Amino acid sequence: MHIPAITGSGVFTPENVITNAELVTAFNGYADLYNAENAQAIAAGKMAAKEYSSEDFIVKASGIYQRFVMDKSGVLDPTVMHPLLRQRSDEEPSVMAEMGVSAANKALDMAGKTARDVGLVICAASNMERAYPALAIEIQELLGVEGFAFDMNVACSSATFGIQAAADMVRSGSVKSALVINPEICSAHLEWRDRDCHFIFGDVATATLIERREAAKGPSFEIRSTRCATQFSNNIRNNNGYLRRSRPAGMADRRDMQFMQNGRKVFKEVLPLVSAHMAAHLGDAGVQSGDLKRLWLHQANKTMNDFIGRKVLGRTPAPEEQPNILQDYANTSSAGSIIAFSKHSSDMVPGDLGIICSFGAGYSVGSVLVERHG
Ligand code: CO8
Repeated sequence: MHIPAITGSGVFTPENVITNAELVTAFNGYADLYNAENAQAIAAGKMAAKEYSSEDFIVKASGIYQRFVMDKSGVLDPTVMHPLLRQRSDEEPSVMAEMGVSAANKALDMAGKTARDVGLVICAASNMERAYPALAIEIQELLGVEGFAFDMNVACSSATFGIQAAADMVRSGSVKSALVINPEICSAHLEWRDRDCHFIFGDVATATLIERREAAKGPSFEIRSTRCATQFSNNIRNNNGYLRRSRPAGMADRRDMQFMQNGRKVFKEVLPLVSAHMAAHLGDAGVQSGDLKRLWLHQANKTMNDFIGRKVLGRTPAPEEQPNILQDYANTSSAGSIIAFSKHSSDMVPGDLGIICSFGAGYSVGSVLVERHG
């Protein structure tokens, strides 16, 4: 048996930023067009008018100020309201693969390693650009990794579930090292015409390199233990999929083909689930919450994270103990907790303990307890 450790991490951040102000202007422009087009039906009470979105609501409800996206031109055009990404030929690298490679190279650079040191690539994300061939295998090819690769999808918890899978394989010796890569193009999956959710998501890619601890060339985070749990819920759901063609005609633009959620229920049901999950994980690992130097939580909602932080630590965490990146990146699904980890872990000293925890659709919860070395 070997001891797995995270020896490198990396974040690819798209160039385009959409501020709340830009987002709300575009949405309200769309609402005006919609209401004008449907004026008669609205006046007759047959259709509801679209209500405006507001910056104040977005910040108060979520803590989000801006998001990065792969394309903003389509999202901000009230006559389009979705990203516009060029169709690539089969010979070109796919968009998700390119994002993943960028994040992976940063993780490799940080660890002082090359693709030749890697034996496994897991592409763990909430949406895959296509069903097959696996994005992970394309990323493996682009990086020049020998060994094997596969995709996995556990929505917002994909990264922590992927880290558990990789850590278990490193521990058992079936691979020497693994890249867990989380490219998320949430913007293509979001209904930008729905004010209840149009502010929630952004795009990004993250990567972590998991190796045997003794292979680390610099500081590393030993993976002391991991814990994953799932519990079925329809409260976050998407009905798009390969059966779409078999459905009656005209279903392509159905609302449920994009991200759907009952946000209030998710909020209420996921909070106790996550708090109990983290408490049980720490308890079984023999770690007191007071021993934790850092919580890198899933980044969906600031109030939610504040609550979980208080529940886990038994007091209000200082901002540096539970860093949020939500204000800049919005919810980036599986990548959120890894962005927080990647950007807020270099100051930790040997012996410091921290926990990465993600949660979301499924429901799913994954936690990774780490200890700083080197
Ligand atoms: N502007 C102004 N008013 C608004 C807006 C808006 N943009 N949106 C809603 N309102 C109104 C509502 O209509 C409502 O009005 P009324 O009281 O008259 O009915 C009022 O504001 C309050 O609305 P809500 O009750 O919806 O507001 P909340 O305070 O509950 O906040 C949140 C909404 C932010 C969605 C909150 O409930 C939340 O964050 N919940 C948790 C969600 C969560 O964590 N989800 C996880 C999903 S992510 C995941 O699992 C990954 C999925 C796969 C990736 C998908 C990629 C796209």
